[in-house]
Amino acid sequence: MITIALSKGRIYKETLPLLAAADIVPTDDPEKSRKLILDTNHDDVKLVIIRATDVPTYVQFGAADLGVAGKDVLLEHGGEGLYEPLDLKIAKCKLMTAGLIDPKPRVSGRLRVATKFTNVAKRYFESRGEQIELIKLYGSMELGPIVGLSDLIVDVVDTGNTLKANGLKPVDHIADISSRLVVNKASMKMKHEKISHIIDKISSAVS
Ligand code: PRT
Ligand code: MG
Repeated sequence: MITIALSKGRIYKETLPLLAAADIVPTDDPEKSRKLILDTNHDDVKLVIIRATDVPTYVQFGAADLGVAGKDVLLEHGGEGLYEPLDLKIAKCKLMTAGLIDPKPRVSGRLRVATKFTNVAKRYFESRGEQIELIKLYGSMELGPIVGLSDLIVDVVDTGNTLKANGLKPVDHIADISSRLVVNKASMKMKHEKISHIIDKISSAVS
């Protein structure tokens, strides 16, 4: 059995053609079905549909053999127990810091940063020798600076329209982001033939 972890939305949509290149075609549509495990055209290949941030965890612990996750999510997770053999070059965006277009005085003594990417933010500001106060959020980070919760946010940005619509602007570029194929380290050994076949097919479809 090969289990592949995917999240709904942009990653699912952009991964489908790559899976098709490896002759893996789901028989259900996760946007319509409530099923969390989707069958495919192969009896021994299943897709599990989970939150984007949970994909590295499923693959790390071998609950899925393969997965597709944004590099933002992988940087935050740390990549323990995972191989990252392929850049799929999909769901591209940038990890950025952002703040108000018209900055206000600091909300407290130290620079306050609100984000769901607390590990990334910690490493980034440490590498610049900046002392910050981190505030963990789970979404709608753009609100932080508006309501005086934080001075900056760390978030992924594509067009920048969401920032702009909320009176924010990008400040610093942290990393270019795209989605990666990740593989459980034990699965890579135990199911080497099947997994390397899938990697090869997807790899040719990417380039
Ligand atoms: O939604 P959920 O909380 O379950 O998880 P998620 O938001 O991490 O999942 P999803 O499906 O939204 O994103 C999956 C992956 O897509 C992310 O981990 C990124 O690697 C990648 N990606 C690419 C993006 C974007 N582009 C993107 N624009 N993820 C999120 N966004 C957000 C952005 O933060 C902003 O709020 O989309 C909004 C629109 O962006 P702008 O800049 O075009 O306005
Ligand atoms: Mg989302």
